[in-house]
Amino acid sequence: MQLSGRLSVALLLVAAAVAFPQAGRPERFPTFPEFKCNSGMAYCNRAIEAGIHTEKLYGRGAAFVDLDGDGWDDLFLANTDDGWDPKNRGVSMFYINQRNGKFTPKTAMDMGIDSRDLVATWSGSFADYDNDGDPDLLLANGGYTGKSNVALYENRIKDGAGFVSATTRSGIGALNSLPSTWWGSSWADYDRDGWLDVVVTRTVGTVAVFHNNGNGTFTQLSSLLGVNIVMRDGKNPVWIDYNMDGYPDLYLAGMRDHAFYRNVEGKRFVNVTDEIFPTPLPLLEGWRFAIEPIVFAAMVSDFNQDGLDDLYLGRWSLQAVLLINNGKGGFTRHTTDWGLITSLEDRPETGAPFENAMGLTVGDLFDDGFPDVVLGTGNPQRAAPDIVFCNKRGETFERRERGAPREDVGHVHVDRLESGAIKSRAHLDRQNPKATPTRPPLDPLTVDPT
Ligand SMILES: [Ca+2]
Ligand SMILES: [Ca+2]
Ligand SMILES: [Ca+2]
Ligand SMILES: [Ca+2]
Repeated sequence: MQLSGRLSVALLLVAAAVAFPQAGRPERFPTFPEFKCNSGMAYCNRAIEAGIHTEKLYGRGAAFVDLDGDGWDDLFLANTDDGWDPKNRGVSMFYINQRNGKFTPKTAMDMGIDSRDLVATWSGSFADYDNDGDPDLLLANGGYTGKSNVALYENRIKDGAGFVSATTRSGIGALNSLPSTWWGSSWADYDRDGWLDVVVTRTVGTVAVFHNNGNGTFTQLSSLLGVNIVMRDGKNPVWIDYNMDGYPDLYLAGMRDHAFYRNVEGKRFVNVTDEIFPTPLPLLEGWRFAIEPIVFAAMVSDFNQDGLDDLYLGRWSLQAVLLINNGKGGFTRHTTDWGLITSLEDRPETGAPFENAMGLTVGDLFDDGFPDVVLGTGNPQRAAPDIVFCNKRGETFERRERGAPREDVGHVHVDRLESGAIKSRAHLDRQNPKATPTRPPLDPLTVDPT
């Protein structure tokens, strides 16, 4: 199926794990599986053996991508160099797949990225914007850690030149005259002209929709296209052709605001948020998030394999919601009725009613054709087990947790796109709360990243 190849690979690191058939690893199975949905496969942590545990990271986004076209996926890990705790400062890294289960670490500067484009990097997304067959890189910098920039790099690895900055000559840098708090990006050919376009969100501020002009340059068209939302705590964008007209529509996740835009033949976008969300997402009486959507991360996939893309909404301290496409321009909502239980009722020590989906990714982890869900949970002050929701034939989900949960915090920020030219992008954070024991509690709604 569409997701199985790339996203399965992406998920290896999301769970910091590698899948082995049971027969091949009898000595460690079944005592050591981190996640298991069936008797035939499990995901186990192999990050150390793979050589990925070599650098100190205050990690943000991650992406699996075959940088050099050798057929083996490499890894990019974004890092904030101005994390809350200076001890955690680090640099964004690439890990080059050695085709033997191991990766060679290279700093982003080693790969040609200018250090000035690595300030507070929260995510990197790869896409072949110039249609020359190799994945290029867009960095969204800022997030919650400070104002920064967006940067576009052309892949010239085959020429031995690494990544070469295209930020200025492409026009992507047009919005960099004022630093901003960029969060996430997602690529799709929204006007179906054969060239991948990209949307970039800010934590605070407007959204940028860059139209690919097909000559190496982009034009920022969000206002002209009608994508006018001003985010107060914006999160990742995802493309989803919910009405199956061939034009990818746009969902913008956010804590205090979110928006769903219908793409009108690539010419303009109409805000249909009230149609898609005729009533508020489920809230919790007495809990402090009274009216806002509180969507921290969103992912698109066809969860019930009926040919219509669906939308999973991971939320902060609120019940996750799965929107199943009804084929009539709308969605039906599912939560615990489909086994998507994110309640923390049995863990009052967390102080939260529901697990935080600080990030998520989706893919067919267990080769049954139905996409599963991985949640990066906890928060910067609270370690918590990552969660897998095993998709049971598109009818229900079963919850799984890592076996040894209290070691670290995983945040996964993910998006993928429908265009065949782009593969998948996963954004993974892993933080060690032991290194930051004194940081005050973070409530995203009170963080002022400006
Ligand atoms: Ca390229
Ligand atoms: Ca296009
Ligand atoms: Ca559409
Ligand atoms: Ca579906």
